[in-house]
Amino acid sequence: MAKRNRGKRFIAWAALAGVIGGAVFLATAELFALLFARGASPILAVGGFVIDIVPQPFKEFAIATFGEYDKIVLLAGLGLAVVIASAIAGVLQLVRPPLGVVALVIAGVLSTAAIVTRSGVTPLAFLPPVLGTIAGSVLLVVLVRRLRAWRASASAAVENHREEEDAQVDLVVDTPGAPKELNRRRFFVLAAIAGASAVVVGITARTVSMAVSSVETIRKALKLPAPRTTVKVPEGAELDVPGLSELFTPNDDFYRVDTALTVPTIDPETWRLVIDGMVDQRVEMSFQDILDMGVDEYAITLTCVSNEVGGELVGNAMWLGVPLRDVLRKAGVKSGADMVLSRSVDGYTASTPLAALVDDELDAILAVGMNGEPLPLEHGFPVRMVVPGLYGYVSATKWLTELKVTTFADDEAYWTPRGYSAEAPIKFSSRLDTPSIGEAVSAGRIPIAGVAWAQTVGIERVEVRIDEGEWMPATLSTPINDDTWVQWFMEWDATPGTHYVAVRAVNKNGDLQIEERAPIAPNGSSGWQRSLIRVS
Ligand SMILES: Nc1nc2c(c(=O)[nH]1)N[C@H]1C(S)=C(S)[C@@H](COP(=O)(O)O)O[C@H]1N2
Ligand SMILES: [Mo]
Repeated sequence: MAKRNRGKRFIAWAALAGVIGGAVFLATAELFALLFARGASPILAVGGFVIDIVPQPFKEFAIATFGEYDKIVLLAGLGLAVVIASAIAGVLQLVRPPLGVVALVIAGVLSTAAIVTRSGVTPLAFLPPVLGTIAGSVLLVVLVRRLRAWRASASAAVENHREEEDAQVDLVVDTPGAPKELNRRRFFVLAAIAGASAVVVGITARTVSMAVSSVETIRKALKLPAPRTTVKVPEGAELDVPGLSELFTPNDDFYRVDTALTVPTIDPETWRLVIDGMVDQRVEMSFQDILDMGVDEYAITLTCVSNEVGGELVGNAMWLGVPLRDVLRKAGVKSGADMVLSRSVDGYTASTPLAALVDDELDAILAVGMNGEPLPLEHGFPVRMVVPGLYGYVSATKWLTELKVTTFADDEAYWTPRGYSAEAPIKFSSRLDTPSIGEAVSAGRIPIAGVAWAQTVGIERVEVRIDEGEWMPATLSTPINDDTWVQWFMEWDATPGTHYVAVRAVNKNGDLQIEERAPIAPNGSSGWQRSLIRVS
């Protein structure tokens, strides 16, 4: 009789192990879906699948019965089904191993199928359910193994007890710390840790995903006003050379650099910009207030201080926005101030010289649009700063919330105590795009091409040198303005062998690009790019 009860008890704990395995499966999938395949949520995909296959009369019944709560009821029902199914998987794993894992893998395969057959999936969408299945299965196996060890030591203890009773020895058998107690504890500790982490991680990941998708929906529906003035892109601004960077970097290819673990999600309706510090009056602006100022187009090339010579952390975009000087004028800057500390919703700060923001000749802006659409979430939706001529970390604050007028003596930005200069103008540079390093190049006449930038000053000339030859001037595209990069190219009679192709620029002030190599810290890399090209 006692043995039977004990058996039932272990069945119940196996069911719990199954439920925790299922929770770990879902939480892992939600976490990875958030990280690299938004929308690849097993629960939602299976829910969507159920909605698709349920016959119309049943749907109507559901809507008639539950009204607008029909989807919540569906998800609750699905949740209950998951709990029951994973409890059964846990029991199966105890009594008929490895059937529990098999059941979990089947659930994993089905949810993967539900995810990858939906429209608009990303190539990596299969990963979250697959990783979830692996994590859930491993946990189920380990938990049930511990459960079995506990059961074995428990029945051994019973056997001992019987023998001892037979021998009529009066001994306490269930001493704490005995193997049975230890095995029991091992099971519960893992169950508790795994269960609690699954709940915390799963709920957090799902909540963040929902916030992202709802702000993404708002962003997609947002219609920015037409620009009052547009940038005229001159003829010849874009060269037609395969392998050369596009004149405007598409948003999806635009480099992204920030300290945000998850992309901040801001509803423009509730967004506010505060301008305070050394000002005549504190000003608060809504998103609509910004738009009401009237927006204009600005073509500006952004560069990261972390861009190595020849690196990819530079991109050019057509921004839509308003001049920062007009925004600051609303608050009235007090004399004595020399810096604006811009702050992001996630606490990131940048220190920008006040002079760069109020200069009538400089197009420092608050941007709301990027290449014809509202700022992508990753690039600072709904409002960011863009300042020509300064590295991003001292000027291009994304998810902007505050402009504090202050001084370099009084305030410090995020990167300043972390080894980067408080002020950092962009070191003008040039880059070789094609032929790219490691590319197979055949002998003959081929184009050498790339980009060069000297924001606020402009590029005068780009020169190319093959091996130890003379520096030769490259042909430049017609620049849009001095704040954007230009494309350059040159024809080259490539002969078989290995060659060094070097490139350097001269800006419109007549300065030659710095030859001496410098690391990215504390204020940006320098040096001429020199690439080894193999020609066959
Ligand atoms: N809120 C916030 N804004 C930020 C950063 C950041 O970490 N957080 N990084 C800056 C840096 S270092 C650069 S180079 C640019 C990059 O902008 P992008 O990601 O849109 O290309 O954003 C700047 N704005
Ligand atoms: Mo940066």
